[in-house]
Amino acid sequence: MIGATELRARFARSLSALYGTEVPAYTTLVEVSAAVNADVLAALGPEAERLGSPARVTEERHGAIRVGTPAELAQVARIFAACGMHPVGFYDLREANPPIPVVSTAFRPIDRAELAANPFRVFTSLLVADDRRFFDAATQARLEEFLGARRLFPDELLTLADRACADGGLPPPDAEAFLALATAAFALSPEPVDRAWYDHLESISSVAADIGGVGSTHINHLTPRVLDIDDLYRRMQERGITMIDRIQGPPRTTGPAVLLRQTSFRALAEPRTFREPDGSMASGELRVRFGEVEARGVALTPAGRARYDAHGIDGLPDTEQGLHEAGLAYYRRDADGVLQPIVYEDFLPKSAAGIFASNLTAQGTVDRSRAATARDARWLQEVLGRPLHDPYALYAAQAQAPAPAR
Ligand code: OOG
Ligand code: NI
Repeated sequence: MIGATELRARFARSLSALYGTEVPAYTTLVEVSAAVNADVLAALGPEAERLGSPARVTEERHGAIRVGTPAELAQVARIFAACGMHPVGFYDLREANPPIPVVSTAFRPIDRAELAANPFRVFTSLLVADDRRFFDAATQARLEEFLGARRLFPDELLTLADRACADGGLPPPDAEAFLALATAAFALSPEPVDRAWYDHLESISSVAADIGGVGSTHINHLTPRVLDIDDLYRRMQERGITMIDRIQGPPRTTGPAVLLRQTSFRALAEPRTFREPDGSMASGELRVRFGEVEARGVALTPAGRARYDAHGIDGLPDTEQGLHEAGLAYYRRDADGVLQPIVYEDFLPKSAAGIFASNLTAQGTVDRSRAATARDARWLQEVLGRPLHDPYALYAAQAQAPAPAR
């Protein structure tokens, strides 16, 4: 049997191989990340491993996908569940600036051993097609018809996913089939794009066009983890890759790394076929996929996060002891009684919005006089048909778990 842990590691590797063939700059990013990580490990030794073993960090990736309907999201949840990836957290990007017409969650492993084995996570966004601030009634109806008619995931893939969950894994040939189908489901589709429909959606929101203007979903970035993101940023620019103008999240500090820092390079123009209004086919290009890299620090408690949100990093003590004693960040004690940071495994809505925004091709339009459609964690959990985990409860559990045997 190939269990969930192995399926997840192989799924991450297989998506990475796919994305490398589709977006060559991604391969450069992975190479530069590996070089930076090797240098940090050589310079700092065991200190560099406190936020994750070299094996974990080398393999670590997060991806992002976007789907159109609650039914599609529920199917995604079945596929990820087979890989031991569970929905964690609720993000409402409609409240971001500029607003994006999606709500999101992250599928990821939730316990310490699974995170250590392979922390692969996928930020997953769901279009809110009935939000009148973005879509008028006619556009909503057409979106729902278009999305309702497409099939993102073949039945065989969903059946294999359900079997893997029920049986605790799949025999090797079925595991191969599952991984091949799951990977293919997130490849960029060569299907022609309806130009007029895509342009209409893009005039409202590029993200809406990327979701509802095409017949399939695709991984839109795959992000390696790096131990020194400032160094990575410099090295990428030296290689001639234009990065967005800043690193998102907390600024560099001499104190403990907290939460998540991210930066990206802009979406690449990729050739696509378009169906023109007169029915003819034309070649063109779309910019929907980009490269991102991240550095992770300690997870903050709700109190720590409130301080960070109000005052930035200056609102936090600049030592681990200080963070721990004030109850602002999650630590556990190892067998020697030494504080060990619990890594932040989730996302930051502000950074996510920044990543979305830096890759938008058009400004979009929002009618702020209209009321928002209500969406919250409870609604999302209903759609998912399984528990939507609260990230803070998971960190607290990790902090209390007994130290692993050495
Ligand atoms: C997701 C953007 C969010 C991150 O790292 O914050 C994200 C998207 O563009 O679909 O991946
Ligand atoms: Ni990302």
